[in-house]
Amino acid sequence: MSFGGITAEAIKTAAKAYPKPAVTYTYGTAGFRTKGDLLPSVMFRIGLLAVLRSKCLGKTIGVMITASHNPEIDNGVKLVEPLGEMLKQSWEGYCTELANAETEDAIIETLKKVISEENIPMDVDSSVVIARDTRPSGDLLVKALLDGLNVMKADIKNYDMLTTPQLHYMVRCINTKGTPDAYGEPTTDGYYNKLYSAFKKFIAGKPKLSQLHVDCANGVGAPKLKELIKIMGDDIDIKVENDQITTKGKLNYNCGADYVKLNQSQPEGMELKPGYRACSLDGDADRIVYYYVDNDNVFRLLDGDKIASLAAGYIMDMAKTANIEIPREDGSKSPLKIGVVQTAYANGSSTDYLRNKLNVPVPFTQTGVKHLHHEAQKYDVGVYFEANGHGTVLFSDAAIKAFKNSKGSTPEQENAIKSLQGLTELINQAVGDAISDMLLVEAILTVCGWTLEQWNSQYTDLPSKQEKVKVANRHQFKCIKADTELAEPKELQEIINEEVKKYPHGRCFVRPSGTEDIVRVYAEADTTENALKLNYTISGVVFDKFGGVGERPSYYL
Ligand code: NG1
Ligand code: ZN
Repeated sequence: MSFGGITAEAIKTAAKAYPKPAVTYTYGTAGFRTKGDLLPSVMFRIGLLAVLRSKCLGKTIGVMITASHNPEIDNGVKLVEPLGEMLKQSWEGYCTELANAETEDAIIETLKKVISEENIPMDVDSSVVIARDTRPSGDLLVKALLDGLNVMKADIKNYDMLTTPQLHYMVRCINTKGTPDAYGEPTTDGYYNKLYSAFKKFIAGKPKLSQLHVDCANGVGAPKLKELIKIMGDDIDIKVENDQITTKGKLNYNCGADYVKLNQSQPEGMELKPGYRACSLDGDADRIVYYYVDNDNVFRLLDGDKIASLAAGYIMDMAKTANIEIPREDGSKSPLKIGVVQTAYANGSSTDYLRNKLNVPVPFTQTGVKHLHHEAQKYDVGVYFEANGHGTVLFSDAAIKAFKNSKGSTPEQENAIKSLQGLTELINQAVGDAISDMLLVEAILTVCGWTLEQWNSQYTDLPSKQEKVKVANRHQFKCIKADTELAEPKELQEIINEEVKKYPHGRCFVRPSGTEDIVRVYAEADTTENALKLNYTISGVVFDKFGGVGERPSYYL
């Protein structure tokens, strides 16, 4: 068998440079993710597979090299589908199989299997775009990826450093170019100008907000945000913080969205005084959380749940005033369907606020943005955010068309329709995007004339605590009911059920991470003391009875 004019020998020869280490790889919720030095063989093979995916669809495929919020020595890789979505689930298995092929012959056999199962026309051209974050291991991994792509004679565009959402944006732009759904120019300037012009239109005539301090986690968000600020000029006041992308060991270290969310405290490396407005991005700029310290110097976090509530509240207001009907496929018309998708990690107060104050449907999905994204597509306006700050707002084609074609009969109605239309331009439709989400929050706060305190007063978070527990085998934990319960081990779920009853508003669940070799324990309750007590009791049980490794943390109960 030839691989579109390329011989098996050529692939095997190139593969010799990238022998597989004695590791078992899994393509998980965020692609492959592990220590950077364990990834060259994976990168080479992802190059081969990206070509097959591209030929299979006849479209451009993206490859992003990043380990997001994880430590600097980690790295990772994921494939991006033509409209900027996450890889189709059935291909995740191919990725895993190819990454674990022990020999060069096994690589060839796996490629043959994919080609035949997917019926891939090997004579069509392939096109792949790639980018990386700032990690030091990125250089070598890009080389391995390029070697894989080159042996398959792919048409390659290497964007060098981009945020993850920028790469998703590029892929979508390239694949929609020249169609009625053209998404934009596949360049960073195209990306900045699209966001900027939408933002500018949206806030026209409103007073500018005070300075926003943006902690960039010493990652790729820093240089990219600086590029955006240059274009936006006086229209926004941003101070870029934690921008040391070349100093070793700084990336995500005691800073960034993940650190701020998990520790519920401000990042190192920036000053935060009462009156300051601040937010943190993660290492590849696809997550964002806001925060401030109040006049009593108490740290106040505005996480993904708060962003979802802000966006949903605003959109529902506008939808009510716009009062437009959306044409349905069966010829009928009905009002805009709005939904907010959450996961088990969403704060209980946010769910209560959305369901009972805003009266919006709130479906729950498993953890991982692909699940949320999929569910959000069922609405005209699908708001989805993970509590950790990863999320976006999706608009259906029918809604986008209706916003464009409707005319208001009063200035208020016209303004509401225009605002909804503006949001479709401002919000990255491909994937959760910290920079686009930041502009969304800034835009809504500007038009509402709100401070962070006003935003925060929508509802009060229940105290919560998330903990990572190291265990010998995290795969023994099997979740059901959108991760809110364990099917296995049964005994552990029974203990959780008993413990939860002891605390007002008590809620607790245990779930194996898909990106780290740990188990996450989440607990919330009426007071901070009770949330901690509930968490540390269950974390202690997990550690003691279900294979905890290393030293037992002294605070476990
Ligand atoms: P894991 O490690 O599977 O919990 C984490 C986040 C997910 C998602 C992925 C991808 C939490 C609790 N989990 O997954 O929501 O963002 O990383 O980056 O925040
Ligand atoms: Zn990220």
